[in-house]
Amino acid sequence: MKTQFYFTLFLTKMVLLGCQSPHQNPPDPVHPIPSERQMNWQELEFYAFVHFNMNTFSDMEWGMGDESPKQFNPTELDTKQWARVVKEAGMTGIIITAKHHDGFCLWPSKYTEHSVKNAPWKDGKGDLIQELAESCKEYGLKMGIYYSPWDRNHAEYGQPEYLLYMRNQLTELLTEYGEVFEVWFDGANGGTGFYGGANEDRRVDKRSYYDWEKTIELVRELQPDAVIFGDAGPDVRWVGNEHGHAYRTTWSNLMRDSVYAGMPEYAELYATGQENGTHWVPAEADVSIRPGWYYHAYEDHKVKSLAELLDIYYLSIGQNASLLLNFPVDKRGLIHENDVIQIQQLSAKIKEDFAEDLALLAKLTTEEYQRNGHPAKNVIDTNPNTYWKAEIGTSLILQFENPVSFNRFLVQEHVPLGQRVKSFSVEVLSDDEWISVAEETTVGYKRILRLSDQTTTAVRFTVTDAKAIPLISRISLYKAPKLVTPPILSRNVAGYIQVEVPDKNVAVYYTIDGQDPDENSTPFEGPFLLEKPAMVKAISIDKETEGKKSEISMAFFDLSKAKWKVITNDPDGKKAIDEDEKSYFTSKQGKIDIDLGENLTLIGFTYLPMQHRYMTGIIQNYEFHVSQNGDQWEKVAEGEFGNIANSPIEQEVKFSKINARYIRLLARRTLDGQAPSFGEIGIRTE
Ligand code: FUL
Repeated sequence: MKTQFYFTLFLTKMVLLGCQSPHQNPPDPVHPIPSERQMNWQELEFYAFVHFNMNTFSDMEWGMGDESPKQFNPTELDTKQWARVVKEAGMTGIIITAKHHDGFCLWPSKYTEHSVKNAPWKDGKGDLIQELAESCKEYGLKMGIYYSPWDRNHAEYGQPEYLLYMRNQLTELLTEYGEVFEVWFDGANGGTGFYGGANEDRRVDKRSYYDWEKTIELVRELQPDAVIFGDAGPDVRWVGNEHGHAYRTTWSNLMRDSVYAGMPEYAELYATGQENGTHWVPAEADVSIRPGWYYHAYEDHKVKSLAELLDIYYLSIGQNASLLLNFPVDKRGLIHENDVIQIQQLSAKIKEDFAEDLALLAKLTTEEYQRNGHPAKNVIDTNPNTYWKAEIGTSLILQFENPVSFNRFLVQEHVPLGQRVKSFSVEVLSDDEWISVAEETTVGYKRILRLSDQTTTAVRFTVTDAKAIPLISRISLYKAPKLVTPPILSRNVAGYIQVEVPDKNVAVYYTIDGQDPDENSTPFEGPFLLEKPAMVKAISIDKETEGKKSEISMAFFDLSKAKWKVITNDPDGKKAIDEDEKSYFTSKQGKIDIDLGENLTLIGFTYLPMQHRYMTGIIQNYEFHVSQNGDQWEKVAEGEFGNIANSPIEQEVKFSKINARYIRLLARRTLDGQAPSFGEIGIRTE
């Protein structure tokens, strides 16, 4: 869209606004508005999750509750290392999984034997929450507590007595370890478990069972400054996915009374918040730096790339949410080296992207005559408490003496008086014409737009619609240096490795021997066949920016599926083995049988659930069988894919070595009770 730029008209209307006191004439708030504790939390922006507990040692995502405390034995636990890594990355706090669904407690709770006091770690004298509290203090970080309401270990789970246990434990956690900034209540609850030996399925009424009001009251009493996280808040809400993505339109207002923790339709109906939401419950985007929340050695090469992490940063913090990034601390009790490298890269890139605020060089002009005590210059005074009281439809022009080049546009509302902006536009001046570069929706606490490079002498910002007079506290412009994105690796049905080159200006090199690739490695010139299972590593090298390199992408490929056949009459059967993540097969037989075409020594299998927005038939409980002849089958593994509902990532299951020609994955139970679906099935060979 182009608009004629009437420069002379503009000059006559142009007013440089004066410098009245920022606190003059505060406009009426537009409800809902944040509490002081919510505002303090909002400013923390970026903080860490640590998933470290029994699952770290049992190699699971969701333990059953029957694990022995003897398994919990980190060899080099160092919470100072966690705090150092987190602090150096520019994050502001750490939320620790004090008790996850399996019920094991990282502190020596008086109310259970299922805790560190019966673990070999420090001869049962350890208290991990205490250690973390001290490390956070030393590094100037806040500490938060994740506490799972669902407890698969506790005999009384599902009974009213359990609530007393839960509140007793919360009292320990919230009185014995100093200040806690956030109490994180997980929405996942109810299902099968050990439950003190009952080994049964226990469902609870998610709306009423927990009597949340009472628990919230307790938290308020013990830690008045802590925010409480839950699907229904009350203070901070879940963003509705585990990818760390908020939405282009993200309101901090929520119809809170319609939401309850763990409701199935939450993501679809409530995650974006609502313009007319009744309560202030801003979004927190949670995501793990690896596919799983807990440490699994087989994910050591699956740590998110810098490009992925940067995307997450812009899609969360850049879209009116805070970012809670998880580190699956490993069995030693350390943040793994690979994860450390990635977070260091991310923090360096964030610093680089936001190195210089070019808006500070601008002269600000607006067509608005009204001197209302909240002048436009407040958007560049770097004081978050001052703001420009704009009018809907009135533009603010940032004018530069010399052309500036930028590709990031940052804008913030003064949210203590409510979230107001419904839509806004950004234009740049080019040959005396205004060229639209963005038409967007909500702003909220912070909105960052990623744009293509713009070189201009003027930028025009307009709030095109709002709930009430818009209050803009900050506008910034930055020039983020180009990020060379790594190649994307995949394999086709015939077994050929393909490398998707992200950008025409790069050359790609690869290795298959585990070495890191560089410009001396094999140049990628077309799909190639892998004879044996191998780790493929590839790198992009930019031709424009004098050899600037991407990160290395890595993917492990087991034997090719070229000889495989799904045994079924359904023509869709092959979609479970077509190496295409987007296609899937739904089996009315409740299982999939595959002929591998030859006898192989197997040590495991993989199951990728269907990757659709609306998923159905996702397997929760499985059995895996093998056969030599397709007639007699032997069960080699069974279990549960923990957390697959919220995090439908590839699941890997290992078992003892066995020779087979046929494999069968059978669904004992799917999440929605429908026929099982199979995105992709894979094997692990020796
Ligand atoms: C989910 C849990 O079930 C996962 O295990 C993880 O803790 C994640 C942060 O929340 O609901």
